[in-house]
Amino acid sequence: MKKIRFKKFLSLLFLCVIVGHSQNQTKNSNQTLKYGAERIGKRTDRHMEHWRNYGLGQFIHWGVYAIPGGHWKGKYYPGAAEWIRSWKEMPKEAYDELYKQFNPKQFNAKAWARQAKDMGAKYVIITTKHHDGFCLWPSEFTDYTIANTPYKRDIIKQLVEAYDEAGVDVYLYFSIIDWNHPGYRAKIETEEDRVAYDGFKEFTRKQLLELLELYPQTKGLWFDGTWDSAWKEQAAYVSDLDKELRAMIPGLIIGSRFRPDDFGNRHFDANGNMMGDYEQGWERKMPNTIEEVHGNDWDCVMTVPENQWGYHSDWRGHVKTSNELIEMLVKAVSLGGNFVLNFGPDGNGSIREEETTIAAEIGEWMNSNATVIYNCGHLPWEKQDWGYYTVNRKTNEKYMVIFNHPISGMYKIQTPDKIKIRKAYLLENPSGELNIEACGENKFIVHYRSSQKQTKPVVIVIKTDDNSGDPGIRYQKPKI
Ligand code: FHN
Repeated sequence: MKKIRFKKFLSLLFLCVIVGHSQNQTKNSNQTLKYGAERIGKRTDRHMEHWRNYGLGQFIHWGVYAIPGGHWKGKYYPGAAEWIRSWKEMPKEAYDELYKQFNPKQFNAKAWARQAKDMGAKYVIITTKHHDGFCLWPSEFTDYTIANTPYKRDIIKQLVEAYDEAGVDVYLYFSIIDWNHPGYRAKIETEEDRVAYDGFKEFTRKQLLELLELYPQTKGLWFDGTWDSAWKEQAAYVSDLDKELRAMIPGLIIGSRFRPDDFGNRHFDANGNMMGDYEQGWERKMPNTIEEVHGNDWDCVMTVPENQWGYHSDWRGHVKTSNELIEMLVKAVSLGGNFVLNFGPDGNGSIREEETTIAAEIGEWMNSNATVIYNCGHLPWEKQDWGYYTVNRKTNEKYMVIFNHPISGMYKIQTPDKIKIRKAYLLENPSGELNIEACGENKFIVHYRSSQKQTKPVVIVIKTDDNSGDPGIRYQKPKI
């Protein structure tokens, strides 16, 4: 009995040492990694600078899942429409035949691009292939592509050309998960799996090179579906592929969802440093403080309904309003990120009415207020209840974007040391100066009362006595 207890104690001790060791490996330490972060801190080249200043982007999820639109044989699918193939009610064989009906007669790439531009989007992320493996371009390496649908024509080519012509930069979404490829595995358990997965890796590589070769206007790749253990074990292969892709298009931008590190960590390596050019972890959620983004570039991808990316004909639950989405956009910019709003066109190639209305409403606001979005970022001043500050990275001009109007008509500002507010006015009325009251050390009140009922966020421009273009305001790294 005693012997057994001692043995148990020894194995527990052993377990503690092992667990302790592996936890150290995944926490902030300074170990040498072969496949860790490529740099500490932000990329500072002009391509990334350009990305950083977009502010607003559009996401498009389109594929054969738009045909059932979240229903099969009259039954409502409660999940995200683009995942319907994984639903027990949907026979996989039936799903895999859907492409034979894909013939989006209403599809008009130029109209989509115009709508995105009018909304104020500076870039678009387009699904070239989602988890189902269906390719919207005529890939040479599989038959499961647009070329074999009744529609036949290359959709990615049309979109890339239309958006590029409209001056909206193109980024390609690519899912690593591919339910259609025979070599795809979520987990590698046997030698047979390993051989199959090696084939899948080569297929993935060829498709990615093919995409960049066919569409050299591409500014970046937006990866998804990299959470499987099979992929997380491929650090050396992904690192080589990452280099190969970047060599094809100078300045190519790739987020943190692509490379795993030596231990299979995603986004952040074992030393806690971000892998890739920006953090891609903000999906349908946003940071609340600058500390949460750790001084990194980041994007937030957002759906209009709660969780639908591809077309679902029956949106249930909360559907966001344009004011809510504008607030998210401003909040993202105020915390130094980009905001990307998703659209899920239907099986005919039409963008649904709700999304069209939202795009128009956001566009209307952007039309007169984009000054607070483009080229803007985080102003390290204490957050106030009336809304968010943004600051132009080039001119250092500062903005108060008001979402909540205090009944007192008094908008409080707390500036950092020695910064005084000299002037304040509405963006829409630069000649009408607002009254500023200094009340104590670095505390100011801007007095403002609107004569009309406010239905859209209002912008107040503030001029300070540090408007010399102080580079200290640019790229502030939080002290964490
Ligand atoms: O599973 C997908 C989902 O369908 C959608 O494409 C989103 C977009 O960010 N990404 C995945 C989950 O992270």
